[in-house]
Amino acid sequence: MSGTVAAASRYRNVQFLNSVNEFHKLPPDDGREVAFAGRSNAGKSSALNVLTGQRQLARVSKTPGRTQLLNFFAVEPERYLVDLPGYGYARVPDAIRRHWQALLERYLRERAALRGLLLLMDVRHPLTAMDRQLLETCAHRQLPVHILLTKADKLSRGAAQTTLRQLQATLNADYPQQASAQLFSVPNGQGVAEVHARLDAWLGYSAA
Ligand SMILES: Nc1nc2c(ncn2[C@@H]2O[C@H](COP(=O)(O)OP(=O)(O)O)[C@@H](O)[C@H]2O)c(=O)[nH]1
Ligand SMILES: [Mg+2]
Repeated sequence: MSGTVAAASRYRNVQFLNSVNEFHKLPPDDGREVAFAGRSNAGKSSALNVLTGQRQLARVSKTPGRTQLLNFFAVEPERYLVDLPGYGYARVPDAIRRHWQALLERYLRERAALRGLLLLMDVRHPLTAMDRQLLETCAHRQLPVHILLTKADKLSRGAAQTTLRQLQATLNADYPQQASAQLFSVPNGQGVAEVHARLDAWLGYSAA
């Protein structure tokens, strides 16, 4: 079985585990996990769907209230995908926003199981101030970040490539060795195999 096929079937078996809104309620910190982050509407739920071949998962993370939690999905015991709260969502009361920003920050800084962050950005609006802040937080512990420029189908092939190259130049200058990027599109299935390979490496299913 080729690596691509093995990865696709591995992620098809992903199951929702639980939602967490307090640091001490996180699963034991002794496995491996990859977190998904991005501003709301960047395409996080859609990406989780297509990467796992399941509609069910996105529905779980869209359940009202759960969008502000850390949602854990198990590839198998102690191998997790973690859907982080989408930022930039205006209609959240300040106290709640402060609570999950603190939780998110602490999770990114302290979670040992966290091996990499997938950061989703709409290809038409890359690198917002919040995206940069997240990159800085990850840089503090040299946590690898892989950026998905989502909705690549919304631009011409040439324009999407230009955006990717510009982003890669910025990353090479500001976060050398730490951050990488690719194009991604749900309707085209563009970039899915590349993300599977990245997840495999971070979760320990293949040589990094
Ligand atoms: N054209 C296009 N639309 C997308 C793509 N990914 C997500 N969307 C749309 O963008 C909107 C937000 O997506 P969603 O996954 O809910 O974003 P989330 O808030 O980050 O979870 C929805 O209307 C999706 O259908 C994509 O690759 N291409
Ligand atoms: Mg979502």
